[in-house]
Amino acid sequence: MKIVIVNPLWSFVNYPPVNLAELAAYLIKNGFKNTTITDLNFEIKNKFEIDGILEKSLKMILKQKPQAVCITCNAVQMPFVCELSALIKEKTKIPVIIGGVMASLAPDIILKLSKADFVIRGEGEKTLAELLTGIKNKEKTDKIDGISYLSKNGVIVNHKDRMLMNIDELPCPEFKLISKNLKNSANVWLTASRGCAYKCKFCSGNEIWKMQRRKNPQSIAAQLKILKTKYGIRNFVFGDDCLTLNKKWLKELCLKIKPLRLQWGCLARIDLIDADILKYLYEAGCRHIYHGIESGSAKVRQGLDKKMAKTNEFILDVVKKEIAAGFETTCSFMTGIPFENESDMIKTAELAGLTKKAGSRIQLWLLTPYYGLKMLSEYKNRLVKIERQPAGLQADVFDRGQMFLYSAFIKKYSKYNPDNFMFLPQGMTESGFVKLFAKMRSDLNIDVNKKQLTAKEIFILKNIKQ
Ligand code: B12
Ligand code: SF4
Repeated sequence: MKIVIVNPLWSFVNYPPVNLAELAAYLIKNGFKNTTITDLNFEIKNKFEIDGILEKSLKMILKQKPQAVCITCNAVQMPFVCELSALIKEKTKIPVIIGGVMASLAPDIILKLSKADFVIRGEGEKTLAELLTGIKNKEKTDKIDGISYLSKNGVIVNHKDRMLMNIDELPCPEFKLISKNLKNSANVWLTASRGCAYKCKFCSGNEIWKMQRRKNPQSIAAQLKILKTKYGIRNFVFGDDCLTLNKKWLKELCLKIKPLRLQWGCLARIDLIDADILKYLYEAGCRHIYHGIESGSAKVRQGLDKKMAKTNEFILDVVKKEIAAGFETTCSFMTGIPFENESDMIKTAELAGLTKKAGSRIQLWLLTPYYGLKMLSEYKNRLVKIERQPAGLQADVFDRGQMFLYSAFIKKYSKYNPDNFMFLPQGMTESGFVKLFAKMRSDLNIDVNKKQLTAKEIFILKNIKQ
């Protein structure tokens, strides 16, 4: 059975979809040998030629004569995925299956807008293999754990959740299916674990993974060795939710990857860093650590269920130690938190300023109300509709270039775009917030609007505008 897994068009930068190579590897191991990945984000070279882009994508998929098309979908990819899936369903009878974070958190919206046959919620490997087996054997597929579909009378059926799998059953990602985009790439992200032990209220997706499962360090080292020797990869990022959670495992991982002499970065909670951890990380080639600090107010951090009983002095001390040890550090902060007030925002600006002075890079975001966030139901009454980009606020989902070029898609789905909403802090008006946010940004010398645009893109955008 021919299966095509699709990475939709979504970014100006090519990020090899290692997550899809892992999904494909599981299918291949389980009998679906004829599985390929079509990375439209890589294949479509001229992302500025928007006319006919969906038809072009459809052609690339159909020429492989698929018997099932499986598309990944997060919040950024959603407009393109819905358009592409609806086009496939309009022109063919091929089953379309959509998975990924956005599909998992809002299966009803995705099923209705995409006309797809199935959404797979959560961990995809086992559910997809079972569903494809059912389709191949023309068996009933409605009782497969983890699937959602529209019943004949148009009602959404969310069949029960699938249990998380034994992570050791995952084969090595099928890198050869994405070999062209991997070759010498500087944008490789991979994960050595799945999930997180924490349940921060603002985190999108932690409901999917529920807890942390860690892969065997030896198998991660083997994957990295292939990436280095076959694809010329010299640096990468561990995108794990919480890489430094388990010290024993982290140490083993670091020891196994050290001989590869690769340079890498990771995301880590600042309260899970100590001198020992910094030593293993550095020796294993880690040079960049990204911390989500979120707020300068301990009360707000607590309200976010960050479960980080540390002071601002502790945070600053860790940042200084990291810089002194030779790491590049990034501290990420956010505002637009429904239970913060103006004075909390000022505390955030102060802490961000101090970490910057200590040598860290800083980011300041707005809390984005993604589907499925615990905060969304709890603070629905504090949500305001605001088009962030025109209001001069940072937009989390679509960057400036995407907004400009893909505006037709994006506008059509604007109701579902979390960038068009924000939580208003306590005691603040919309205009007061916008003003204070701009001041914080300017005092900290952050221009988030410059995010992700390359010189070439800026050049092209300028020319189109003239
Ligand atoms: C790597 C990564 C990136 C990389 C992308 C690299 C790449 N190759 O695509 C980069 C750095 C570019 C990136 C950017 C952004 N990202 Co990001 N990213 C991640 C990260 C850390 C890891 C993804 C991953 O590999 N996970 C591991 C695999 C196993 O999980 P998975 O991809 O979800 O796939 C599983 C299931 O979802 C499912 N599945 C997935 N696809 C499919 C398809 C089918 C057909 C099926 C059946 C199943 C299925 O099965 C898979 C295996 O079980 C996740 C966090 C996370 N822990 O997942 C965030 C995450 C996906 N990113 C997120 C966000 C918000 C962003 C940004 C908007 C951030 C920003 N502020 O700018 C930008 C988008 C930029 C833009 N405007 O274009 C959110 C998405 C939220 C949402 N609701 O959609 C996440 C979940 C982080 C978070 N916790 O909030 N990101
Ligand atoms: S620690 Fe990070 S990954 Fe874990 S729940 Fe909190 S924000 Fe999400």
